[in-house]
Amino acid sequence: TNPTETKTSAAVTYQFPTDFWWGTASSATQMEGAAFEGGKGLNIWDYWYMQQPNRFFNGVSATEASNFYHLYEQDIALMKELGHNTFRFSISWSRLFPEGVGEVNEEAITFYNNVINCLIDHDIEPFINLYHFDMPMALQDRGGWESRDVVDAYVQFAKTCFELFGDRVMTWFTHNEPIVPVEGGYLYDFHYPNVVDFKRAVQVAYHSILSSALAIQAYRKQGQPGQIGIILNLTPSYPRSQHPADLKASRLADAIFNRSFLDPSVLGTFPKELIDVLQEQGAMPEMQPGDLDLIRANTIDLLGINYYQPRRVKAKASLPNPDAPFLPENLFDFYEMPGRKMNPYRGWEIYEQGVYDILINLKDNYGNIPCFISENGMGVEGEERYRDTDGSVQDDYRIDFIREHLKWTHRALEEGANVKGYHLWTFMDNWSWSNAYKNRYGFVGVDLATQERTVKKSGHWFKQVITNHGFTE
Ligand code: BGP
Repeated sequence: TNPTETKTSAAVTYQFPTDFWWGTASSATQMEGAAFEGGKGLNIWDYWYMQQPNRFFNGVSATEASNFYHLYEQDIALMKELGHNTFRFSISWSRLFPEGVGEVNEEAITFYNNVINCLIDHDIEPFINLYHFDMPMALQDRGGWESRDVVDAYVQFAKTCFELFGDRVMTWFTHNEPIVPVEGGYLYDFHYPNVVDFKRAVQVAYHSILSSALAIQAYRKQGQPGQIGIILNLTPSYPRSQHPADLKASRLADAIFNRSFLDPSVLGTFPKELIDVLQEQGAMPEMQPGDLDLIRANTIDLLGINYYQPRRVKAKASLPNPDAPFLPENLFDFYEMPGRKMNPYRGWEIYEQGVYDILINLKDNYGNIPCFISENGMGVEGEERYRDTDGSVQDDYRIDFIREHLKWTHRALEEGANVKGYHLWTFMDNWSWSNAYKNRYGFVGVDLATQERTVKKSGHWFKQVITNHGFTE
């Protein structure tokens, strides 16, 4: 199944292995809806919306989302029709454990069993992620990820999921983008509980890493037959210049935003640059004896890479305000590269080569850990305007976006990267955190008034890519 790139005078063929994973990624809160049905408890998104609905785009909550809870059978049938062989979703912790711990909700077991079995019946392999930003409110009230008790509760949740579904689900992830709840909830005020405090942020990050290692340990102790990993949003850090000050700034940003989770997850260690910053700031987390051995001993089998945009970094131009709370940006400035390509809707730079740089870095410096592109995608505001008379969105920009990222993925494969698949964010347009339905990402459009699904041009194009194990152009 070696990849080959065939060059003729007119065309280049990007051929992927026949067992490559093609599919999409999603999360419970963003897709299920039924937030107050089926015995589900409140999570932080339900609660925060009740407190501050104006923090959500157009005041739209996740209560309905795209109603996968009720429509999963037709949605999975559509995945099959579009040729997908894998699908990543998450288990809502507060659906399975309405109080976060204790009593298991039987209706949730039935629902997730139905989803898993339906996927398998359609020859689509289920990939399950355990935590995707959705802390049960009962546990947030007990300190959320700041609390060691909540780490224990998470391990209970993880063990229960493995016991219930591990016979059929062979690919598991402990967390999706664990740095995002740290940034959103404890540094930059875009997730509940809206704290801005570096030391508390570090404790949350540390407990997330520890919880991941404990879940991996539990998975292996149970003798489960599959593989387990983590999904990280990797944002390759590029210095403005080769000046030592810019290089140092870029290395620091990399240590804080990437290696903080990548190193412990893959290597079982923490980067020295990061520890130095934490020590300088008096922000070392509380740890217990044995924790570091546990993290070292329980590294991942498989890495999911979410890649959307790079980070361009330069040396700090001015001294930070000593009275303001410490933020990572006290150590470097971000930099807008002249001429950069942008997604004008989401305000994110598009830099396709970033995916290659990530994969080669993993190959060279992280033991060529098995990995896949677990999220990549293009959010577009007002996508309705690209709707054709037949009702389908003509999203050629998304096709270009995916194709260019796939070309760089292919090049990394040819150079020996251990990349096993590509998942778009996301299958069908879904609710997205404080942006609600502002940016649409799916292969399938969703009419929020009717919940009607319409396959976009990119969904049909991707089917051809899967059928041909690649593309020619
Ligand atoms: C990732 C998350 C997803 C999804 C995606 C798109 O960070 O894992 O949950 O939301 O980004 O981002 P957004 O919806 O904010 O545009």
